[in-house]
Amino acid sequence: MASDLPASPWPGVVAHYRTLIDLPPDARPVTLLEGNTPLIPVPRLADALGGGFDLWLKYEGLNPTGSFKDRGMTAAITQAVHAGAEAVICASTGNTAASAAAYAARAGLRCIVIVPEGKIAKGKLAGSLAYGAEVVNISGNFDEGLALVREASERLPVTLVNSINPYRLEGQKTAAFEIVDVLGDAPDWLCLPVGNAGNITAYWMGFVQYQQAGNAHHTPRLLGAQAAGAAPIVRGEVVPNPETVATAIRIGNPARWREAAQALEESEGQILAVTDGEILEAWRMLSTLEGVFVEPASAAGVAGLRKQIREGEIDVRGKRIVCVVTGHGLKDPEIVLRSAGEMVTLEPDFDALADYLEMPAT
Ligand code: AN7
Repeated sequence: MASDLPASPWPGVVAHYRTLIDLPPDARPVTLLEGNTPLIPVPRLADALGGGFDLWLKYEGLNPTGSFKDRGMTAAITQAVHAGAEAVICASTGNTAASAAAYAARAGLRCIVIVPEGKIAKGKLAGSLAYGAEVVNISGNFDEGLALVREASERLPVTLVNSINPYRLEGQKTAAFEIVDVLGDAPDWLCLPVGNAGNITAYWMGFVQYQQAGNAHHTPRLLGAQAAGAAPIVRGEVVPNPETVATAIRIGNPARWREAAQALEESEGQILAVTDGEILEAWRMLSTLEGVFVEPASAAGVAGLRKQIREGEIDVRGKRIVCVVTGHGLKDPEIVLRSAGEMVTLEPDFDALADYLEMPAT
């Protein structure tokens, strides 16, 4: 044996699903071994939503930079390097930026990220800076940033790695493959947050492709959730000034709007708006009932499912449902600290502690 090092049991999404991903066969993957994320059964959460169905979470916050974006970024950066790019650019509400920054670092590419000043969660900004990206704040929102990077990629020698880039979707569709690989078939419903609408588009591509390949008997119905203050697809019109506590999905003019609408139609799906209050309730339920700490936007799919069950819009009895939780809770520590009550400080004294806990001491 040439080496006694064990081969990695998981080579990353591009290598694992190589034959199903549209990338040049000779492109060498740029990978952080993303993917293969847990599909966690969450019976306590299911009961809290009314019970009578099986519920799983696709925990995408466990990807290398803490969000599902890594699946798409491995493919986009692999292709960019293959095509001879020296710099990449994206606009971002934060997670795309951190992911692009990490994969660009790994490939030795220059990385420019355009973010709405003051409107991205601290963990995402910290990630982008840590990985060495050139962070450019703009005095505008994500949609304006996206228009800017589109023009930049046409007029400057930089490759765009937002989900307009088709390789992003090629990578992201692997999450659908993984779900089917674990469950043995597609779920009845797949619930997820919708911002720029790349992920819902990618999941649909993946489920359809897997069914056509004979790996699943059916495709799921899609349940997309947008934040009420940033719900262009639900409202059927561009939202010029989107606002939501879920900054990741503070997007008013999704790039993949048309594809998402088509996926929703083909899957006999539904898209709805959830308020910031509903998002935060679902977010709290995820962490306190199941120990799954996500960033607020990630809870939108759960909030959407909860709302549709309550309003009798979907019949979940006996169904298998997967909610995609898209980003890690540590991305946005400020929201937790803001919404938690006062913490107590005690003298380091047993009686003080027993008193405070109102427990009888022996
Ligand atoms: C945690 O990072 O758009 O509908 O620039 O970070 O595919 O856009 C992030 C989006 C859901 C929505 N959950 O996905 C960006 C960005 C989290 C996210 C979405 C995002 P898409």
